Amino acid sequence: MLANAEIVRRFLELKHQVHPDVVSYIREQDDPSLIDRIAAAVPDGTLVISAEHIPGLKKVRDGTRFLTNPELEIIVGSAGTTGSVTGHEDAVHYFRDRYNQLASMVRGRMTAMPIEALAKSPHRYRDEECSIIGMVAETRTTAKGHRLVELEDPTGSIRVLFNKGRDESFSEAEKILPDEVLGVRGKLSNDGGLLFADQLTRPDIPINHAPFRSDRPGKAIMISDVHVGSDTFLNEAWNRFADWLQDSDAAYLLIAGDLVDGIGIYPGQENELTIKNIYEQYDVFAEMLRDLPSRIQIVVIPGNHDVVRMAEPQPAIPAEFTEKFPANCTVAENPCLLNLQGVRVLMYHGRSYDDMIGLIPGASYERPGEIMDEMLKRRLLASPYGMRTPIAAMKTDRLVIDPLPEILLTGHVHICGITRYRGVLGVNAGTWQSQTSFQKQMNIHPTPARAFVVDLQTLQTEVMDFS
Ligand code: D5M
Ligand code: FE
Ligand code: ZN
Repeated sequence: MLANAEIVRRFLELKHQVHPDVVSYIREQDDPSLIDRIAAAVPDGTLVISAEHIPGLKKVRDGTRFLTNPELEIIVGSAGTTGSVTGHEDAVHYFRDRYNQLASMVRGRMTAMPIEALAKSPHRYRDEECSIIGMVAETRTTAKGHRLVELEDPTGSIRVLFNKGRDESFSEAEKILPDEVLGVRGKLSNDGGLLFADQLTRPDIPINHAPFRSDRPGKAIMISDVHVGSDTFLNEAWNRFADWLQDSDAAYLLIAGDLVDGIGIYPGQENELTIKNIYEQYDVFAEMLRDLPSRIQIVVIPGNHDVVRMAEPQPAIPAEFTEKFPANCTVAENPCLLNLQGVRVLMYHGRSYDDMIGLIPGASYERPGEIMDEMLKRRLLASPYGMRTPIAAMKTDRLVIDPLPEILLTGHVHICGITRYRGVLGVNAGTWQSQTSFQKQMNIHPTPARAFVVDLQTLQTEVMDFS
């Protein structure tokens, strides 16, 4: 098997630069002859070889789209589809479902053996290349600075060592999160108790993924974190946005949670509320929506400040709070997957940013786009179970990203961000609240009063600033 650096060097000898996606593809295929075949087929004047230059690699679209795509359909997460939390007995089903869904994505790109086989006959496999797919049960850094990870599959568990001297997989190994699912290729120790990792494979987006685009005009506006009722809600900026919407040709408005500021969300919140009654907060929000053009289809999901349970998936906001919402507003769950003219949008409030930013070296609230990339690589909206993001252990894991959306829309961090990762557009839509005293303490500098406009025919975005 060729190392990443070796693949890059061979392309350089052929006077080509190469995209990291192509390097990992060649490693996965384990076929060094691909290098010459790719280089031979590259058109003159190509600066960097990317996935489109791999001969025979066809663009594939995830999932079926129909000629008569509906204007607006909730594929997953319409109101009432999430059950109540029943207790611990479902945790086993939950983790098994997460493992099955994610392992099958990894299995498409590598052949793995059950962990039990390694433990049962270590003599047979010792010093040989072995591959396994497991869920991360534990991670720690050893005294010497290596990364030691315990991986579990349905048959058993094994410790995997990522050596800090091997820089190519080590920077990825440092980002391993509890409860994500990984494929690892490596060599088994003499006693069979430890796997020395060479290569790490995540579920990821296939490099030949081709996003769908609408065949007819249509624009979606994306915002988040309105926080109605807070004394830092930016009423004037909102009014400018509402005025601008009167003349806009957008067909959809998506709002990714924290619709209101809520009650009792953090200590001392009552001193920062202009509306201290939760029903009134939703009534004012309803009034704001009724002031918008009724031709715009609105979809709203809850966030951690809304009135539903915190554990994800969060149910849709109940009818007793949404009675005054206009008829053009659909109330959905968090997360939910929408179909807008065939373009899929995965809406997720984004509570898991708080966990991921703490666990991923170099991650920052200032750059939510990078975290969206990490969600997409893991195909998980929220990875660690039992940290800051409460997760309801249901029979299926709704936090797995499958099918792939064209657009991932999040909020929560109150800082705008945008990313494009392997064809998927990621938007973090910011907020309509200026800096709160809590955010001041946390040194978080929000970018409020922005709206993202996404063209469903091109997936191009434009940011409007109403601050
Ligand atoms: O989140 C608003 C901002 O505050 C967002 O940037 C995340 C940050 N935040 C919220 N809760 C926490 C905790 N518990 N730790 C660290 N940072 C946090 P909002 O959901 O609107 O309150
Ligand atoms: Fe918020
Ligand atoms: Zn939030």
